[in-house]
Amino acid sequence: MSRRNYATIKAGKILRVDKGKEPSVMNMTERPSGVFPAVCPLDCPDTCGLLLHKENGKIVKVTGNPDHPETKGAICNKVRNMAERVNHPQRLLYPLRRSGPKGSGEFVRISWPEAIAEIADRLKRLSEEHGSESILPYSFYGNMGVLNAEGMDRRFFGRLGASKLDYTICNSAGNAGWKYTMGFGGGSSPRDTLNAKLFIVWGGNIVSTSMHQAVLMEQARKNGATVVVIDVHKNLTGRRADWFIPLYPGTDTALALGLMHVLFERGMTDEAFLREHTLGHEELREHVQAYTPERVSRITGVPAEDIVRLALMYGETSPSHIHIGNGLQHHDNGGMAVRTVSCLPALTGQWKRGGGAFKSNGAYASLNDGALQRPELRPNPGVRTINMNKLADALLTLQPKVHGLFVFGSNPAVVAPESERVREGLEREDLFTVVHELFLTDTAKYADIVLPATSSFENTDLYTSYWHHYVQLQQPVIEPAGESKSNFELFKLLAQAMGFEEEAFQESEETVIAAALDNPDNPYLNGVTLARLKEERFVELDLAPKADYLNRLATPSGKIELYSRQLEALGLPPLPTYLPLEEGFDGENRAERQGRYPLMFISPPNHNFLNSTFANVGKHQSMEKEPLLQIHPLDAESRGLEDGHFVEAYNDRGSYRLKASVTDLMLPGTVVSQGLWWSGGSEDGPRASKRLANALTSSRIADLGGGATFFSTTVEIRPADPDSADSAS
Ligand SMILES: Nc1nc2c(c(=O)[nH]1)N[C@H]1C(S)=C(S)[C@@H](COP(=O)(O)OP(=O)(O)OC[C@H]3O[C@@H](n4cnc5c(=O)[nH]c(N)nc54)[C@H](O)[C@@H]3O)O[C@H]1N2
Ligand SMILES: Nc1nc2c(c(=O)[nH]1)N[C@H]1C(S)=C(S)[C@@H](COP(=O)(O)OP(=O)(O)OC[C@H]3O[C@@H](n4cnc5c(=O)[nH]c(N)nc54)[C@H](O)[C@@H]3O)O[C@H]1N2
Ligand code: SF4
Ligand SMILES: [Mo]
Repeated sequence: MSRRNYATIKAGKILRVDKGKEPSVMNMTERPSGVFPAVCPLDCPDTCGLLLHKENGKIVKVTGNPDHPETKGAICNKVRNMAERVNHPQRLLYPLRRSGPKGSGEFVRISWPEAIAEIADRLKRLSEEHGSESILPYSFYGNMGVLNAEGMDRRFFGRLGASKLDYTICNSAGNAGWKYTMGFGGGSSPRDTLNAKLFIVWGGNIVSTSMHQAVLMEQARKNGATVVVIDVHKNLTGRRADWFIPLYPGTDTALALGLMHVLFERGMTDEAFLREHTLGHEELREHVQAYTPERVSRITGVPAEDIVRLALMYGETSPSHIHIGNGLQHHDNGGMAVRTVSCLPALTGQWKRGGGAFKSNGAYASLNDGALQRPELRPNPGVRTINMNKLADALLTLQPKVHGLFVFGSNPAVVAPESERVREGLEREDLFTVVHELFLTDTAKYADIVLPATSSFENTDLYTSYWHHYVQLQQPVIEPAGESKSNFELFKLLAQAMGFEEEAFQESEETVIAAALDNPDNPYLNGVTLARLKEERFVELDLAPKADYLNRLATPSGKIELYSRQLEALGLPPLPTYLPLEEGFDGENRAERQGRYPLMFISPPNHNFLNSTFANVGKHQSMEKEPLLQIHPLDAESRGLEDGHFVEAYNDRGSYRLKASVTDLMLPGTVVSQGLWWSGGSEDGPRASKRLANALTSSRIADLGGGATFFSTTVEIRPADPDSADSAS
């Protein structure tokens, strides 16, 4: 293992170098200055190794750790500027109690003992009066650390008997689609993708969202690969493609079926592979006859000759790699879209030719969830589960009512669909809301009690990646800001106040990490231990079992299921089948479906925010400038709009004011606005205005996995008064 030197620096000057020796755990917080190893905590596949440059107890700079075997010292711009966020003057430092109306942001400082006593008292009373299921924890992966994102909180809310949350906002439709097909939730390893001669990015923007995969894509291109990007929008990745293929939103299933049609028809399939490793190839061969290039072209907007050309390219090129992004699955038919695309490598036998596909590699590192979350603590295992995409309904219409909401690691007033109704729910006077946060986010403004959270650099935690195969340990580098506490610590404190006496609430971070790593069901975790993490910092999973990948597919048949009896049993099409969006249109049904809202509204991540994180930090705001609506020249012209005009995108759910950017990066009929802006939280950025993409999006549930349908949204656009953008509330 390579060891670098960790230097003690002051005012940019190196004072001392500890040769080949990392500072010990205790040392890192105690030593006021130096360069210390860390892990990027953000919800990003790359899980970079970082170096924190510390002076006088403060982080002054964040760089990449060159020793990380996969991320190799390169990090994104967002995190290079992370020090500004960690040291931000608006970091929450003390517990707060609401003193004004919900949403007003008026609070008074209280002490931790007061806050904990009040929360424990309210939770007890709610449990007595309405039952413990009236309490809903709402969280996501603002910090990917296992202990803080899905450890002590799960123990606490389980023991309390609260309603369960279904964590569906991100990739659950696509992951389900992949799993019905492949069984196991992992695909090609990063380094496998280097050998690809055809590299397809399908519904992903890896230049912005997984930069190290984009680096590997460039290396593959240098080795002779052709890069194809299939997207509804020529994003930064599409702009780097050798061939960019734009299509109508929600039509990917049809495109993939069209490719299959050509592959079967031209005899370009690997019949031996299909016989040995798949279920249902004869049914599929028959089924895809209906998806002729001409018909698929009408649906997708992709010219028939391009469909044939792409199919021939895919049929002739080995190895090939398909990177399946999150974009195509944030749709009504998103599970099926990912399922269909994930069938393609099997048709040409890629899994035996060094190629394949990637959706998520999370399963290679799956931990011992039982030991981590201790589900046996729950007195009511049959309690209801609430889909997090349905937060608006959960707060407004669900019976029995939700009376207590506990939010941490997420900013639902901004990120959840139907944000106008989410906010209406958060305004309910009879709802007791606690928000544990680093900032007074839009969500925190609705809380009765706000609790300050540490940043991940102040904690001990375990990090796995859903892309590469290295496990990492974070140990505290700086002291907690103000009186902030980690999620882990918070839920231990609350457990004590509630009188939960189980040892599960006494355990240290290290005990829980060791237990989580000990997963007899996951051979890839063999030999990954806490002791090695402390010693080596980046511990690679045991990849020996991967040689046997095709025999480890956990589908009912043990094969790649082109035909799925599981889906059939659910009343869904057992073969990959194109179903049009519930809200939206394709090229074929356009005329009858384009009603009052004739534009498809797509709101994917931008380059410099991480979901809504960083949207309140001046540097990140200025890099993104302001919310833009990309609109095709034909759509702009027919509405009398010009580049730079203020516009309002609207539908029955709400409206979003932003500036028009007239561009032909999409097909006509699609408009795009990148980035989850929010109303403020910062005085150092552009003037605060109501900037909520999710005011427009629907909380319908996707076909599989309970997934979100953010991008199956239709709108109309009208000119807006430039001044009213700032006064909107
Ligand atoms: N800079 C940055 N990086 C991030 C994030 C961030 O916010 N900012 N978020 C992180 C998280 S939580 C996630 S889940 C990942 C997501 O990252 P990706 O997997 O890259 O997915 P998205 O960026 O959501 O969407 C990718 C593309 O899908 C396109 N798209 C939308 N609808 C369709 C469709 O119907 N078909 C096709 N083919 N394309 C479509 C969008 O135009 C967009 O260009 O990124 C992570 N990394
Ligand atoms: N329109 C539209 N909406 C989307 C998406 C989209 O593409 N378009 N993407 C969706 C996707 S893929 C995702 S994953 C979700 C993401 O939604 P969220 O998971 O809510 O992500 P963030 O907006 O980054 O909010 C995370 C919050 O956690 C806080 N936080 C960070 N670390 C900690 C900690 O250790 N403790 C506590 N208590 N808090 C912490 C941060 O300060 C931040 O406010 O958004 C979804 N929403
Ligand atoms: S956000 Fe992603 S690319 Fe940026 S430092 Fe973190 S893990 Fe690396
Ligand atoms: Mo996500």
